[in-house]
Amino acid sequence: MDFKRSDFPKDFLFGAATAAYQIEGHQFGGAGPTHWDTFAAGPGNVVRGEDGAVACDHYHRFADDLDLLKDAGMDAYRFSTSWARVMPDGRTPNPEGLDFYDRLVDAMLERGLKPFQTLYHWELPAALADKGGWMNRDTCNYFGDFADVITDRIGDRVNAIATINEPWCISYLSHFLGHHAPGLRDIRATARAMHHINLAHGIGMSRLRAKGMTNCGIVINFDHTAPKDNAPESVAATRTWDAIMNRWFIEATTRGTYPLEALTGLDPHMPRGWEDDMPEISQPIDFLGVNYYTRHKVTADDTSVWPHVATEEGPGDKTQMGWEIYPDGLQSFLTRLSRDYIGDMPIYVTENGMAWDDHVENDAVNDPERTKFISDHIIATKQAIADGANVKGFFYWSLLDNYEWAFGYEKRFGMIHVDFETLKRTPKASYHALKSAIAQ
Ligand code: IFM
Repeated sequence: MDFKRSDFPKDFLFGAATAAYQIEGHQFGGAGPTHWDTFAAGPGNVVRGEDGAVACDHYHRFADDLDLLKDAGMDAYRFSTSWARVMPDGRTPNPEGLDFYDRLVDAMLERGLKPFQTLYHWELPAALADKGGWMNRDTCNYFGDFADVITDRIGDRVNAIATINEPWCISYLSHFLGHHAPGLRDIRATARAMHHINLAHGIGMSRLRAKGMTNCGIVINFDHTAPKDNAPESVAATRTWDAIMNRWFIEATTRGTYPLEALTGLDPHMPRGWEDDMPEISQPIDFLGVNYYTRHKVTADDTSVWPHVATEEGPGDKTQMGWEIYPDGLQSFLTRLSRDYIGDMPIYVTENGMAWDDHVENDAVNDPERTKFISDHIIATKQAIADGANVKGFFYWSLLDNYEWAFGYEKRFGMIHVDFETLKRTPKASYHALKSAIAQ
């Protein structure tokens, strides 16, 4: 890697991230069915119909996984607490589930790893999906109850809590583009989900504050957008896409407003009285989590429905996902977010990583592409700090190869290879490279 720990401020944290449904194994420990189980069981939604029933079996193997994090010299671990494990029907606490997170957090602390918790990383209990999921305003209050229950159990030992992971994916990608559970293509559902997920964040923040919690925030994903050409239509389409992808959630949470370019299409479908929720949604947060992966080029698409936008990958090298590798986009977002929205508030790069078609040979995985990817994005982060962004940490996505949602187990993002037949873990060359960079 072309950086070392000493290039960063002393309190800068290096870590890796995961999410409950993607690694734990949801058939264990009394977890309830989630809308991802239902979605995966539908035809054509997920590659080979795979689900998170076993995943990496982290539920039983978390001690070994945390040893690997510690051995890499990491400072922190970003994990999520599954709502469906803690409350299998979305409403009733499951003692086994609470015990699991209790053990998990203690195991992090025993290894000197700072626990960075995310409350909701997409495993909506199926019982709540039955009631309309994120289209139903009640889900926001139920989420608040979940925040109460899990915080009562582990809140005394976590370093940071994010309410929601990637609200754009939970709402637009899942209710308008239909790629994720619940797989809808419905603008009314989308508008409601795009507002209710923000409201859930606001209610979650209120509940956390009522319990005296500090270091609370939200994790938002950002996608670098640029017009494909100089046509005024492409420039206008880029503004619309930027508003939907990049501005809707950060403006709601930091300013209490929605960008007009997105609201124009969504307003007729929004829940009435949404304006009254904006003060709760925009209450102060302590940090912003930034997930960044790629860039898209944008043109106008007059043949389609609103938002009349067509996106395509940029011209650079691609990952196994087909996503363009574009580290400058990370630097650009970190500085843009500081300049336009959050000033000096701490930012964490809560996710950044790449999938590659990795193979184990002689008990090793040679992944120079990933080593370069990580190095380039950490250097982009360093440049953003030099530009004045208050970036406090970088979490690689992901610690382990895992369940990549609609792509099943095919796409490998991990620093650690997982054989999904035997569940054997093999640290990849990028793991060793990151380990030696942060040891310096
Ligand atoms: O695997 C996902 C994660 O759950 C959320 N952020 C993007 C990752 C890669 O697609």
